[in-house]
Amino acid sequence: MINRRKFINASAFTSLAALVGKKAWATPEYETVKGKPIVISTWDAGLNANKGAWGILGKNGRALDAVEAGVMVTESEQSCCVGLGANPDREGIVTLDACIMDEFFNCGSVAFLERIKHPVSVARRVMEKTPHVMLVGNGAQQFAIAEGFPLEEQTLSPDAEKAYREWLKKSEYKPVINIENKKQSAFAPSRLSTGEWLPGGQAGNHDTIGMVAMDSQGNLSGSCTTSGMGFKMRGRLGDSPIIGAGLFVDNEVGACTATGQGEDVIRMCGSHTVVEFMRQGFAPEAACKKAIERIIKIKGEKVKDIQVAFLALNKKGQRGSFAIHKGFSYAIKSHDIEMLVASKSWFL
Ligand code: SD4
Repeated sequence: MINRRKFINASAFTSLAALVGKKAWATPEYETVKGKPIVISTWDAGLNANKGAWGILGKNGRALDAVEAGVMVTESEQSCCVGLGANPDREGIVTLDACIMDEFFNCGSVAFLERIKHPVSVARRVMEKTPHVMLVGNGAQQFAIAEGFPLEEQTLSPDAEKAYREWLKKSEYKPVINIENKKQSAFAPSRLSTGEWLPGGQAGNHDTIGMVAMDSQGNLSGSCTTSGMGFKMRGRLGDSPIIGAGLFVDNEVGACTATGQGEDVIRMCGSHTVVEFMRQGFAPEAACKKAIERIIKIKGEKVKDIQVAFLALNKKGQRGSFAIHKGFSYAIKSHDIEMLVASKSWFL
């Protein structure tokens, strides 16, 4: 059963917020980053990805270029579960989804794409070179080839090959995404004097990276790229390539990206919902929490088996996250700090 005390606390808090307006959601000091630019991205792979983004942001480059370059780092890491090195679908084929969005509501997306190393860059080409937002499957691959992207070999990485062989033994179709709290019991999270939380233990295997950034001009952009759920049904898409679900950017308000069980992000238009909460005046962490509460309300007891996390940045450069379960972490880089932060979560 879901912890009812928490439900009661949460609804009391929500009504309090309604009574006193924005003040109940005053931004904690640690959410305020002094100065731009800033980049934040999901999970521990975000540390390297942020470095890639910083190569552009640190030179006063555009956030759009930064969020593309940043997640390309992760797409290239063979040891990582994003990109062609990732786990395949249940037929043994790696299929990739990605999207990107800039400060002018321009956006592009690819899904069910095979044998292309950088789906995020194909998504950007869709945005810049076609009248469309989304291309999928063979059509997306055909477009990528026409744009000069090389067609890679259709092989599995050694790790993915091993995992797939293991999975084939039972071929059990039971997708479980990123509930790290069980794996993460080894170290307790610790709090720094800045108010930041360092996560406990090691983050587990993730098949997605979402990134949002603000450049020195104050403009926002975001990207999201994934191999999706490991051993998924052939043709299955999650939230990551869907604008408004896995990613949304409104340059007047803020940007958000999501990770976790995509189906439950899609059904409540997750990232768009978080941005709309920020428009209402909620700070990023509070906005993410409200969206998570909505998923909890929709899913009821089933929420015990799923993980979803939102990560958001607002126009003031404040950032925050919230997850259903503990174990979600995100990486941040600005002129002041470079670190991994443990997210707050509904279940402690
Ligand atoms: C999906 N949201 O395909 C992705 C999975 C994910 O870390 O975020 N994994 O549903």
